[in-house]
Amino acid sequence: MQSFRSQLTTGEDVVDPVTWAGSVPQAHGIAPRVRYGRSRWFNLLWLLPIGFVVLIVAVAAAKGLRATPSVARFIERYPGTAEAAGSDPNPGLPLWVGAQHFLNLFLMIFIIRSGVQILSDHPRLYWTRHSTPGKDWFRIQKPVPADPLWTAKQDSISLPGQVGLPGIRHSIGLARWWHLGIDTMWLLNGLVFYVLLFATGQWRRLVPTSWDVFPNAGSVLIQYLSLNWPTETGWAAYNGLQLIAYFITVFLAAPLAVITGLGMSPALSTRFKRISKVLSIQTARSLHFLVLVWFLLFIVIHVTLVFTTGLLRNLNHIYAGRNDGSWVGFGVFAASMVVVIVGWVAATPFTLRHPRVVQQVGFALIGPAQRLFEHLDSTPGEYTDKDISPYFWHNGQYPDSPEYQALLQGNFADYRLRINGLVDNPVDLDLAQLRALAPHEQITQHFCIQGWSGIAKWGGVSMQTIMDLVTPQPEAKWVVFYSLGDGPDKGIYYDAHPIEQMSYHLTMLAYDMNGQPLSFGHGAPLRLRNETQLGFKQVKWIKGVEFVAHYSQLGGGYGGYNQDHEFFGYRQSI
Ligand SMILES: Nc1nc2c(c(=O)[nH]1)N[C@H]1C(S)=C(S)[C@@H](COP(=O)(O)O)O[C@H]1N2
Ligand SMILES: [Mo]
Repeated sequence: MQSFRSQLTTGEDVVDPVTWAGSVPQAHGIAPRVRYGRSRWFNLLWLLPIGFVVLIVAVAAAKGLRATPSVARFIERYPGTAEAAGSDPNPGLPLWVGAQHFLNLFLMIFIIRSGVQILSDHPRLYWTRHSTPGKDWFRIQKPVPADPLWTAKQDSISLPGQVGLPGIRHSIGLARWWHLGIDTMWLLNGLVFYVLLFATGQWRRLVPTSWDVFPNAGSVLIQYLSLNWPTETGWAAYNGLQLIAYFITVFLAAPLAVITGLGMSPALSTRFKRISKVLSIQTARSLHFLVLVWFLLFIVIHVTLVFTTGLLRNLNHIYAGRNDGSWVGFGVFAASMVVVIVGWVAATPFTLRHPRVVQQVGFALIGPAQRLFEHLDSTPGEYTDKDISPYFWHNGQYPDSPEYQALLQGNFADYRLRINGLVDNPVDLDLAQLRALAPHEQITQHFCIQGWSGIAKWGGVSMQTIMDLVTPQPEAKWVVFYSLGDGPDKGIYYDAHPIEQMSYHLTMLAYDMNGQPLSFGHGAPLRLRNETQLGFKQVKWIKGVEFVAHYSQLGGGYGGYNQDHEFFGYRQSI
């Protein structure tokens, strides 16, 4: 094994966009498109002129409507804000609401930017758990080329550095630390908000308690559109339209963001198959995106109305806890915007200069949750033959060494799997010997970190059988899989797994896929399956398995090739 270890490389501690991810050139996406019918695509940029025309027509219609006596009577009956709420003896917003509002907006900037970055790593959305090219309903990338070995990495796109976080192509490892790490703070802030809301009675401002909210919302909509706006009542109570928008955002969109986010986790999806049958990773990912669309629309409309319906008074409400026309709230707002702008502008350059800090802080924040999910045995996660995906993406760096070429040419007759390290009985196995061991078959779902998924039938040997053969010593805590192939930055691809996951029912070495010997692209002659983890941990083209006390002595010491070179985490159960 010493020879395998010496073929590992350490990885860099700064990101050079030129040499990043094997010097992958930056590639730009296309304007968002939505599919209609079998293969026709609608360019969403058309929504800009269409929306503009619709708005003009709506304004004209609202003006016309207001002139009719029945609509005038309706608006008089439903002025916009429910009477009962307006009679609050203690109107106004407490200062904690302002503080949490600021924290929320500050954190959401990083969540949204890194979320869009994650989308760009597989810039397509689907409604089934398969990720079949041409069956996507949304894409910001050209159609998938015909090349049968086209990889998901080749399909990824770059973003401008101040839009995406960190912008450069295939930077999902870093984007995920931002996204999941900041999520923990955002959730904590949200949890405190919920508790205070219900403990102080402030919830009454956000939860509609009468059906009148709907006619009131309709009335406000007509009033806004007719450009003759309702009286502002925000200090005492929100109008119907605000109430509905805020209620959806706080009580529906935010929880849905969490649920759909967790719906993409391999460990949870595989463990809780009843739920993931409906909320499959792709449905979850599509809904997660629609939640983002809601938040973006909300932000645009909310900020526009704050600015146009009495800016100083509105800013005093949320930033200064007062109801007057002074400049105090504006001053606090302006100071807070300095923090926001500095954070926004610094995030990408900081990430490229200090990626290990992002990796470690992110791990400190979300690692405990990942550890929790990692211990879920995934026994229920099996599918049937009819679930097998018609298309299974390829990914990663194909092996091109003379060593591998010779093995492939010889139909792997000279192939030997070397298993040793902290074991009583190290072995070298050829393919015939591997096939002579107790066979194991499973139909399971693969979750690539980039976002695509696919179901396949894997045939091979369960890792438990291998462990029975070699007998790991008590000091062995991690199992390292070495590949015949290099990673994109040279040095062989490898990954370390905790030993307890090796005895899970669905952890195996596969030599067959869908009833055929494993193809070159999918890892011939042997690959790993550990169904509680994301795809990058499923090492392909395996040449060696080593049982070790800890992975810190190997390569860069972070637990795998992508961890060393692309700042992933070894623990990727979400
Ligand atoms: N040796 C090696 N194994 C690898 C990779 C790689 O680049 N090299 N890529 C990983 C990634 S990111 C994924 S998603 C899966 C893809 O497996 P597939 O090509 O069979 O879909 O293999 C994993 N195993
Ligand atoms: Mo992947």
